[in-house]
Amino acid sequence: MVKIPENKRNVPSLFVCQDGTEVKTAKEWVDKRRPEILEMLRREEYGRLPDMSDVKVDIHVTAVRQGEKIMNGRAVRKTVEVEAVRRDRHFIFTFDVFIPANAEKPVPAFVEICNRGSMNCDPARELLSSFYPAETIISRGYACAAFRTHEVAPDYEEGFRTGFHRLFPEYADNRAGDDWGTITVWAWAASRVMDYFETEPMIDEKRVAVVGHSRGGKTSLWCGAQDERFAMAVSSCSGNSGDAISRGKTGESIRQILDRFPFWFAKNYQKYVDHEEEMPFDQHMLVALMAPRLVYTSTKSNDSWADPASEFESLVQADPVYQLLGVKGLSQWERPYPEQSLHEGHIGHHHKTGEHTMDDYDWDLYMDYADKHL
Ligand code: GTR
Repeated sequence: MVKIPENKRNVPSLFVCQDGTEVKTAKEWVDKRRPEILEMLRREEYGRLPDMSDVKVDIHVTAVRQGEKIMNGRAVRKTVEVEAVRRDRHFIFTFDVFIPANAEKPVPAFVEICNRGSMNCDPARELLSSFYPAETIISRGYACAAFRTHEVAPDYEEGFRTGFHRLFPEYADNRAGDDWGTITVWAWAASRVMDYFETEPMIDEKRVAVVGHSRGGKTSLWCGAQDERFAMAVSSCSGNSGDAISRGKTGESIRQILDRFPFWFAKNYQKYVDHEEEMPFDQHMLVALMAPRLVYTSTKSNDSWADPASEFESLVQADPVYQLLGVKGLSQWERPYPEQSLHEGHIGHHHKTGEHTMDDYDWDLYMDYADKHL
């Protein structure tokens, strides 16, 4: 028997299909309701990629380094270039992968969507930042890779002309309602890292987590929702249009996010400015699309813009899908107090006293959770 939590925010049901029928079995969820929700989020919120059939994507290793200079010999670093070509246009982004040098068999891995530039995910490891503690990740037996979102698609309004968008000049300043926003492109890039992992003998591609903070966290959830090769998605403080329920949310609203970052989303999303109650979806659906795979969110007590209560509510409301699929989801429906973590089920969470960021504390818990479940 699936237990349904109290629906205080009046979010749309996960189990009632668009034709009014009710999902009663795991098969109905997988075959019917899940694809319908995915399509709805694509059309109404994040936008869909253009037809990629004439885009040739080539992924190749451009350098392999090992030795004292690379994490004191503890890791192998591979630099990977993703080149996408369409007609006479091309675009490239790169990322670096670190793999424990002493690994004897394929290891699990983290992909970080780095929205804070090379200062915070320096491939040379001269600038160290707890936003991407690659040395610790390696010491715990995981591989890791980070790509810089700004190399993939710019994080400012520029009419969809540079980065990935360059490939599709016919869309510049000419996006239809359901065409892609930048978050969809960043998610596409994370999937290209996964493409590479599938070819890398020392990475176990069945045990890969995609991780992001804030706008990166919105992206990691959307990536995990679409690309079922990811066994786990981690969102730090992703708030509005990420892990937080929009109905009844405090802090950032859809109006405020679209005022500043309209290009992150499909134009259709504008319909819901000040009309959250009319949305046929809410963010618990984004979380539920991960089921039965692992999803982990973390929040900070002082991050009122993201709204920790609304962030936790999406996990509670997503829990019934995990139950339906026969796995333990969230270990409790009461909000945890700061410094408490919920690591029992396939929906993991921790809450921490502090500000809007992702740091060593969070990473240690992501890895504790991955040690247990991934
Ligand atoms: C804020 C934005 C949030 C969040 C944040 C971030 O300005 O309003 O939704 O994405 O940026 O990425 O740090």
